[in-house]
Amino acid sequence: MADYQLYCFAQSGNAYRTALMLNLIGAKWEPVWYDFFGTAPQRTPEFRESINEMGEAPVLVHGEKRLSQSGVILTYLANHSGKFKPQGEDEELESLRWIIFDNQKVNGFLGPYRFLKNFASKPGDPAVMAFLKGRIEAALAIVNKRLTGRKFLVSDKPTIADISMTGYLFYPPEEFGFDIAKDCPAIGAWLERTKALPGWGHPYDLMPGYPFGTQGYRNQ
Ligand SMILES: N[C@@H](CCC(=O)N[C@@H](CS)C(=O)NCC(=O)O)C(=O)O
Repeated sequence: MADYQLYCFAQSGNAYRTALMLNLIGAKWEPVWYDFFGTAPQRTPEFRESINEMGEAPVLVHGEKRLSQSGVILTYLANHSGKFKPQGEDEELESLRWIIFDNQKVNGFLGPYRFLKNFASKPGDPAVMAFLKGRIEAALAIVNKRLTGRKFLVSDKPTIADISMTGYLFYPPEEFGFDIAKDCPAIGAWLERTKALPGWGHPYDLMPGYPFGTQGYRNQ
């Protein structure tokens, strides 16, 4: 029996952060897939009543506890495992600063951009896509500068801020139409360091839903 259940689906970078954390800390966890793009249970009153009033993935269930918002889930798992936990007040605040910036401006714009490009019933309006692309480039440039000459975002060790920032960054470049690792070399090198952590897995290998429209995994 798994200790943790994670409501997630393969295409969700927001859920990926938490699936990756569970794997990296060596937790016993199982995914609970739902058909986000098809029957869309997240829009129903039942889902909002009993799973997440915000209608979002990820949701982590740990015994009686049910948590949403990936930043909250990462904090909870770091506190419980003692792993990837920022050390001391300064690191905690710095980590939170990058998690909020990531949620709002990095993966917060990459997620909708990739959704409109790949999964929406109608392709995104070109003006909207151009706006999002501009915001993404500006946010990625800030992260790239931060990582230039540094191993990880907050200290010389990886923390939950790094795990949060991976959100959509390991998905295939074709899904964006640009290659973040190539365009932003410091991000590319940091992604390689993150990939080398024991327990790392690709989103399409950790969460069900690949290929799109199935409940499969990429390498199983
Ligand atoms: N800030 C949230 C974002 C969660 C989020 O937007 N999840 C998407 C899936 S990738 C979702 O469920 N969206 C449903 C909606 O916006 O209605 C987090 O980090 O957990």
